[in-house]
Amino acid sequence: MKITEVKVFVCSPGRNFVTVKIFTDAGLYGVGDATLNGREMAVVAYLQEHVAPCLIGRNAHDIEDIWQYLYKGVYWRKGPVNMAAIAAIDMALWDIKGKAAGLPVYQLLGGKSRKGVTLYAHASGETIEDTLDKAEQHIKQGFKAVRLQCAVPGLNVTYGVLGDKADYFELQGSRPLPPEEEWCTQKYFNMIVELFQQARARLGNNVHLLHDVHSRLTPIESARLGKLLEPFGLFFLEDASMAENQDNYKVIRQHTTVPLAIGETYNTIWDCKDLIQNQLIDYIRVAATHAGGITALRRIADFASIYNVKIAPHGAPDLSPICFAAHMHLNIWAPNFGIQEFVGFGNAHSARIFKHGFEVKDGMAYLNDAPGLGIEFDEEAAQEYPYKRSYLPVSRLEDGTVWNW
Ligand code: CS2
Ligand code: KDG
Ligand code: MG
Repeated sequence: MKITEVKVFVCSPGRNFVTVKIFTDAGLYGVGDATLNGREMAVVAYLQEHVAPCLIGRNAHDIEDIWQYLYKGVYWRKGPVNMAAIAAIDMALWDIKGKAAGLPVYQLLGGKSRKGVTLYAHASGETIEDTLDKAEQHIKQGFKAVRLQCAVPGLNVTYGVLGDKADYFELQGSRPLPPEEEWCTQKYFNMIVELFQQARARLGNNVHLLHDVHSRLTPIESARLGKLLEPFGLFFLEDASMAENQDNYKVIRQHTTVPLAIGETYNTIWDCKDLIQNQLIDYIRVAATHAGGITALRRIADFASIYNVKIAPHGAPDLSPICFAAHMHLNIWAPNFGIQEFVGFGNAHSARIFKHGFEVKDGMAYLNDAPGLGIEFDEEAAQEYPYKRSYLPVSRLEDGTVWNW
């Protein structure tokens, strides 16, 4: 089954998505997600100029060989642009293989390890009360796990809180230049413990609570936060500190038993190797789109399983529904699946472009038995939503120092 064409699309049904479609001489095609939030066009150019020409005429069944060819053959290896491109090609090839076999991708991975995929929803509010009102709404809908993010009093904007924007799409779709946001660790500490104290008092002890620090703390500050939050039994604390230096997590781990999660910005198994094999984390959050696709995530999941680390794939709104589909197949298969982040399937515009048959009920997501990834990309609808340059924000301390967003 020969690859005959590789098409790359970028559309913006509110925010930008990069999609790859691979066609074969057997009449089958597959789709993949290559969205790199804020740097989308770098991946488009990379795919069109440097990847697509090398794939024409290759056997679409040779997923592993094509992955190795694109990874090792580039010489420079790794990197978010390269790995997002490889990821999209890899997903599209798994989609094709599934369609050729008449089987959903999870069957090719080894079959189901569970009935459905447990999700965590986002509750993000301007005040603690507002955050907990939103959490209660999710719990009423059946969600068993909720991520709590609350605006920090005294800061102009807080990560994850929507402000005057109606939804995540509006939040990102309107940033022709990067906005700047303030950060102050002291003000954050004044709010965060109170948030979880009130959350347990109001929501009880049965719901799983999560929180994303978005890498704003130093390792010793993270250690302090972990200790302060221990009484509230978090499911996990995400991105407490940056870990380009993976030893940072040794500092945190020495001090606290709060379960730790990290990985959404990682591109390869090498970025998380030390964290996993030294058992410094509990959940690895790499996304199929940013870390080399299904082939790479399967390898990371197996490696992590030896060290009691579970997968908890990134599920932000800047990953397209095709990435969510890839995660669904991995999650339903992986014996060491933990939890899946979930923010819905996008807005009414994106629903015209990405068509899937997943069901979400009582805080769980279920796959149907469509062959391949089980998701369709409507090229014509996509053309109605042209690319719009849009950036992620940049963060600064109150004295003007650039900090981690
Ligand atoms: C981000 C956010 O572009 C963006 O601002 O993708 O939408 C982010 O995903 C949210 O803050 C939720 O985590
Ligand atoms: O593009 C950046 C987002 O994906 C990120 O801010 C979302 O941290 C995030 C999360 O956990 O969803
Ligand atoms: Mg995060």
